[in-house]
Amino acid sequence: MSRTIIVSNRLPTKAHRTAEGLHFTPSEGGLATGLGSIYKADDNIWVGWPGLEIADPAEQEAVTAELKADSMAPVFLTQDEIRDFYEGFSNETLWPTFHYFSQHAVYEQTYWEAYVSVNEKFCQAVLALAGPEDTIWVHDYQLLLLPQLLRAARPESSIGFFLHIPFPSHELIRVLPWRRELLEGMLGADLIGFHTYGYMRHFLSSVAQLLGCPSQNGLIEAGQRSVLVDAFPMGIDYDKYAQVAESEEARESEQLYRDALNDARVILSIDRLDYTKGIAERLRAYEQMLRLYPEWRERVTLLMLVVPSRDQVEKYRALKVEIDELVGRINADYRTIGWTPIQYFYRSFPLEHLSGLYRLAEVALVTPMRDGMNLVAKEFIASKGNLPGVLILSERAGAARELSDAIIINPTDTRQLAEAMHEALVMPEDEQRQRMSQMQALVKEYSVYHWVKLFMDRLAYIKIKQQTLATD
Ligand code: GDG
Repeated sequence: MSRTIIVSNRLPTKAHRTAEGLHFTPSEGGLATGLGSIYKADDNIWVGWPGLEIADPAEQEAVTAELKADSMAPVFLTQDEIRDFYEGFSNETLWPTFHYFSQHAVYEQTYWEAYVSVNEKFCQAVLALAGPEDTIWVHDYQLLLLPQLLRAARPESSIGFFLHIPFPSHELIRVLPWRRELLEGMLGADLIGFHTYGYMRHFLSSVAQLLGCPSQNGLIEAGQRSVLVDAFPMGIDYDKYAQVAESEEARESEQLYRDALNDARVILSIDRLDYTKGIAERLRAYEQMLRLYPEWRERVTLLMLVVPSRDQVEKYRALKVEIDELVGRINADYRTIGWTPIQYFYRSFPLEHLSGLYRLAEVALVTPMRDGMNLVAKEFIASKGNLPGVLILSERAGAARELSDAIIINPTDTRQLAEAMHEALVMPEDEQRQRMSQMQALVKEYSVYHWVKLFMDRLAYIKIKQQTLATD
C-alpha cells in the first residue's frame, strides 16, 4: 500500500527539556495543523527535527519510540548542525535572500557545507522509511536539495516540493554562490508548488536564465524529465478557527481584555519576531496615526503580540531591541494615567487566547515587508463569525492575491498605513460586514484540506503525464 511521507525541517511537535526530562507540545503554525489531516491517516509518516539537540543515544531511542506511536520519525541535529545549517544557511542566507533582504544575507562556505550534509541526513532518514511506492512531500527552504538527493536514489518515486516563503526575482537568486545547486535540488521533484503565480513565474525565469531549462505552461524540461510547477495558495483549517472562536475560553479571554482595556477600540498585530514582518514600520505608522488623528488618543489601543523566534540569530536580537525601544518611546510620549497606547507582549499564547484576541480586535494589522502567504490574516477572518472587523493587509503578503476585500497597503508607505488605520476605525459597520463575509466565503472554500487535495491531485496527474510524455 502506498503511503505519504511528509518531510519538513520541524516536526509538528516540539521537544522541551525540563527538570523531569523531555516533553512534547504541538508546534505553532499552519503546516502542522493543515497536514495533520493526512499524516495521521493510513500509515503516513512525518519526518523532521524535534526542535532541540538530543545527543544521548538512549534518549534518541526513547524519543524515536515515543514519536513513532504518533506517526512521526525524528531527524536529530547536532549543536553544530543547528548553528550552521538551521541558524546559518537556512536563516541567515536563504531566508533574507528569498525575502528581498539581501543586505542581511551571509555567504559562508561552512554554512553551505552543513546545509548539504543535513539535507543528506534527511535523505537517509526518508530512504530508511519510504518504499518505492510511497509519495514523498518535501517542505520549505531548509530542504531545497532534498528532492534531487531522493531522486538520485529513487528515480521512479513520486516527489512533491512546496515552498512556504516567497520565491524572489532571479536577480536575487543569481547573487547566491550556490544558486545552481539549489535550483537543481528543487528540480528533483515532480511537482513544485508555490503560494502565488508571481513566485512561480520568478522560479521559472530563474530556471530558464540560470540553468537554461525552458518551460511551457509551467512544465519544465529538465534533462530527461518533465517537472510541473504550479501555484497552490495555502489555506487554514477554517472550521477549527471558527469553532474555537465560539468556545467559552475564547469568549472569556475576549472579555478579560475588553475590561482591562476600558472598552478602547483594539488594533491587533500578531507575528513571529522577524524583520520581514514589518513590525517596527507598523509601530511608526501607528505613532503617525496618533499624531495625525489626535481624537484616537485614549480611545484606541494597539495590542501587539510578538512570538519569540530565532533569537540566537544576531539580526533578530537587534530587531527585538529596536521594537522594545520604539514601544517604550511611543508609550512614554503618548500615554496618560489611564491609557497605554501599545500593549506589547513578547511570548506565545494558547490558541483559545489568540482566538479571543481575534474576536476582540476591530482591526487586524498584517503588514509584512514580504510574506509567502500569512496565515494570521486568514485566521482573523475565520475567527470573526458574525462580528464586524477590518483587515489591513500588505500588498507584499501572498494572501493579498486572494483577500482583495482587505484594505491593501504598501507597508513602506507609513503615511498610507496611518491613514488606513483611521479609515478602518471609521468604516461603517455595513461595509465591514460585507467585506468580511466575502473574505470568509473565500477562506472557508479554499481551506488547508482543499490545498492538500489539490497538491496531491496535481502530483498524481504529473506522474501520469510523465509516462505519456516518455512513451510519445
Ligand atoms: C511561513 C511563511 C506562510 C502566532 N503566534 C502564536 C501562534 N501563531 C501562529 C499563527 C499562525 C502561525 O503561527 C504563523 O503563520 P504565518 O503564516 O503568519 O507565518 P510564518 O510562521 O512566517 O510561516 C508564511 C506559512 O509559512 C505557511 O505556508 O503563510 O508566509 O513565512 O498559524 O496563528 N499560535 C499560537 N500562539 C501564538 O502566540 N498558538
